[in-house]
Amino acid sequence: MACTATATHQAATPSPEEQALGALSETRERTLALVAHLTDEDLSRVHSPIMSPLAWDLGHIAAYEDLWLAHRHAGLRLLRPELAGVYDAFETPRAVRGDAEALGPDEARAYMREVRSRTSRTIAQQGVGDGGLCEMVIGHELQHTETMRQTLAIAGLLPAGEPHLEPLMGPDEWIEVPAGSFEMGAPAGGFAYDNERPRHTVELTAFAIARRPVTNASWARFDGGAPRGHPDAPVCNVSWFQAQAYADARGARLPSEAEWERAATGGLLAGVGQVWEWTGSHFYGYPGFVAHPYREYSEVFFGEGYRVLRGGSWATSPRVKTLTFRNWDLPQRRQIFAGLRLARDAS
Ligand code: AVJ
Ligand code: FE
Repeated sequence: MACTATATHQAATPSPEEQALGALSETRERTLALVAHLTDEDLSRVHSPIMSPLAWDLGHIAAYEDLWLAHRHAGLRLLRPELAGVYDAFETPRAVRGDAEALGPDEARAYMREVRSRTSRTIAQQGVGDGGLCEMVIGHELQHTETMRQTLAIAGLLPAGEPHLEPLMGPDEWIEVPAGSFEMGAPAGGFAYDNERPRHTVELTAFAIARRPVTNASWARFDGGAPRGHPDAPVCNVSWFQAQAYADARGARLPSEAEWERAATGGLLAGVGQVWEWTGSHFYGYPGFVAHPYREYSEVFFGEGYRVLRGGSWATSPRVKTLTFRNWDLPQRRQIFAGLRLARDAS
């Protein structure tokens, strides 16, 4: 029957609005599931001086959604303007910020629901435009759930089955990459973070890169300790300084992020996506960088302070961890789920 065919067709190809709403709610279910087993005390405590209380992440996720989807996209007033300051919404003029306290766990969850019901309504009524702001908001929540897992790991509160690190398969070998040029960064069109653009040509001299990340067994031989997990799984939670020292001791170095991206996009690397991989590169904008649309996403971190990490970890959503995605952290930090892969100049 014609109407059945139409219904089937509609079910198979949801509108951009339905897709965005579906992804937003799926993301939210996972965020809430991650904290469902925690007490109010677990959610409110400062577990580490470098991490926010988990309840702050929840309130911040809601404030960010309200700012970008209700306020910026749909032109509504902020639902709770007095919270803009405490949740660090750079985009909000200081004049409209109050000095409210961060919300407690239950209040933060209620705020998440209130913001979501308003954004759902506006998306259904006004559409998603090119979808970019929705994708940014989804990616933001997904990135914060990785940050929250870092906090949970420090507190010894990760759910059963996590961290999920698997033994690496196949030989540990060097891959020789000849000199040549490649296109670095995200192509124009579609969603990407500002720091992945513009795509540009990069010339590289010949180099070699390890097919696999460094394992726990190799790391234990280096630092004289016991393997931190399965001997053949990638080492995780090492700092850039430690990674650099390991590479030195092996007569090697860290890959530049350009070398990493060339090898990864050329299909040459194994074990990508279990641990973030420290690179030798500082975090800078690509030539012609334009901050957009969230001005404080990357640009304020450019400079010699931060090192770039590539590839994504066991805690990173597939929606976020593309081969052009750039992460960054300070070189002394070990809370990030990061290991390393060796590189060297061509022999
Ligand atoms: C890209 C992971 C470094 O957590 O500081 C979250 C992502 N930006 N909220 C961070 C982000 C704003 C960012 N990292
Ligand atoms: Fe954030």
